[in-house]
Amino acid sequence: MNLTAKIIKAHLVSGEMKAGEEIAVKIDQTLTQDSTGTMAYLQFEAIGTDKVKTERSVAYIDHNMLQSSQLNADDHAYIQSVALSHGIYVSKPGNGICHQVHLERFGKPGKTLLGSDSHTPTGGGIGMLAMGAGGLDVALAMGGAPFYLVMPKVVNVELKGKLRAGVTAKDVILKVLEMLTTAGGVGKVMEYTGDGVKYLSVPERATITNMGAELGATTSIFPSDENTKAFLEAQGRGEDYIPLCADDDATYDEHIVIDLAELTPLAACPHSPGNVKPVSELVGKKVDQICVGSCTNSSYLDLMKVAAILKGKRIHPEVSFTVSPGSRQVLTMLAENGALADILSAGARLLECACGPCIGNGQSPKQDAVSLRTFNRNFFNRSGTPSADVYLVSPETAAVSALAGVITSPEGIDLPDIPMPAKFLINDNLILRPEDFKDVKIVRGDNIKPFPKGKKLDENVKGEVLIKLGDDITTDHIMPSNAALLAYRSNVPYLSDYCLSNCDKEFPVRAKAKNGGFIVAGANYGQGSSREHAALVPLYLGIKAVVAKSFARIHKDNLMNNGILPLVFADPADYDKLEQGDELCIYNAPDSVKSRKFLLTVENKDIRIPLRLECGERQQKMLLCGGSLNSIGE
Ligand code: MIC
Ligand code: SF4
Repeated sequence: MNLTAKIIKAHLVSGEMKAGEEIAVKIDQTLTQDSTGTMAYLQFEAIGTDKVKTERSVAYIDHNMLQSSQLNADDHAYIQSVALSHGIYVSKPGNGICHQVHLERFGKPGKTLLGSDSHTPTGGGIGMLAMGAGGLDVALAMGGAPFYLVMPKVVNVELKGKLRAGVTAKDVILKVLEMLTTAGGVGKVMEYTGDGVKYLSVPERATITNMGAELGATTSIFPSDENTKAFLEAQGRGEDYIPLCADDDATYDEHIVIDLAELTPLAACPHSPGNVKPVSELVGKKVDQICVGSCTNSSYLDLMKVAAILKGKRIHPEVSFTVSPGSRQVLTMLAENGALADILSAGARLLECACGPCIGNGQSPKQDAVSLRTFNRNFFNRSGTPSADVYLVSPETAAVSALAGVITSPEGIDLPDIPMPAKFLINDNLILRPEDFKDVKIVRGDNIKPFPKGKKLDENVKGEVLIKLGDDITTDHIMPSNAALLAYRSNVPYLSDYCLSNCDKEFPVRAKAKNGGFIVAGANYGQGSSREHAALVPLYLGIKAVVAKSFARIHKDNLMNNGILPLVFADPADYDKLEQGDELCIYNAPDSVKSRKFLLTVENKDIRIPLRLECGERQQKMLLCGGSLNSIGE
């Protein structure tokens, strides 16, 4: 058996472990973060569970940190109080980015983790089966329900040899993205094996599993070995270690081999993490901004390398250079060993231990800027500056480029040996344990608005094509997130005025005027973030179905959980037959849901287009009654 199958088998609640079949797995741990968390906890309250049923659930506050009015603070107070009163740990603002902190303080090899954030697979770096999901699925898991997913195919990514100087874990995952593209992982788990694995530390492995999200993969996982043991012991959690790996004769659905020694520094060019080019082809391009941080590359080792490159030097005067450490643990250790002084003396701007610029929460670059970021997503306008070109690179590439002011390759760089610390600095002062709090009153500020609920599926589903979109539409297109909008993550009516505004500013007005309708899209619709708002807001606008060539996993689940039909063209060429303004009708929609076969009538053209619904029985029931919450107890 491969490692993925072993963990699934140990957690299997129902279904057959055959790729493509729906299975349900028991969830041991959950995490939420604040930008998806407010909704998740409102949904959790609606389910009506007293105390979480998981082994460990943690509510992180790391995304919406700019408190420029009471709004974010209202959300923080709600999350803290609702979590503590339901037996959930809280990681307070300033403690760090959920994925980094979870790896440091809570993650355990062999356990399942479900998080309301698409980068939850970071936990795969420590041998967890860690998956991202919409808030509602995480709320259900906190209530003790299993998580339903399609049994993935398992891809063996065999790593051979050792990385050369200046080539990093980031370049490994960029290589995988170059090979497979941003939809190449849909329905798959990427399982890393091979003799190259032993040269990668847990934080390096976590960089790779983190950005596996950009492949659309269900998750990514590394074995739990001596490096995992050393990491856990250094975190004072040696007792959480168990060794785990695939059997020697394990089988896989697919197999790819990467020779680490052959890799060179890579960059993902605008505007997709899949648009990968060698750094050598970009060398000399003038850079305006460089940001080091995010859950992909903000570990102690990452920042120590940056510090070593910057030590005693000056950041190019025309570059704005920011650093956001992944956690308070990382920041405190850098402060204590002097590396922080090296970074600051070189001219860096120090930001909070939080997502910050990665989610467009500050540091939007100037008009037409070139911005180099160690992050994982460079979708159009995610930085908050539509004309900016964002490149995703390793911390080493970022640091050498910061000194030169132009894109520079770190290949062959001579860095001092930076070992993993034998002991990390452990201080959990910003983690609140529910057992220490009694009779917590849930605080609901004015910004906390109820969330929309789907309704029973109509006999005939009618409406116009409100918009026709191309391939690879991200949830950042569907529900943009930036400093101005993040504060409204618990206010769906407010957000609805910005739905799909990155594609067509008139869309929300049109959707409201027409009382909802249909969205038509190309392939890989809904890639990227797990934000359920990309389903809740369309639901609020009356969207009844999305007709696309294909869907990304988490978004498709979010649509179904909220009673919106995700329909795929039986023949993708039929996409060309639909236009904005076409009048559509699905007659006898409940029967179509039951048979999973649809005939879409285009009334104004008098044509019929066959569509398919690709889902399991449980989701059929859910769609009939208008979503997951309505189907509880059915
Ligand atoms: C992201 O990286 O896009 C986010 C912000 O972390 C999202 C969650 C969100 O939209 O709030 C994610 O990855 O799921
Ligand atoms: Fe935060 Fe960026 Fe990571 Fe999302 S990808 S969790 S916004 S740091």
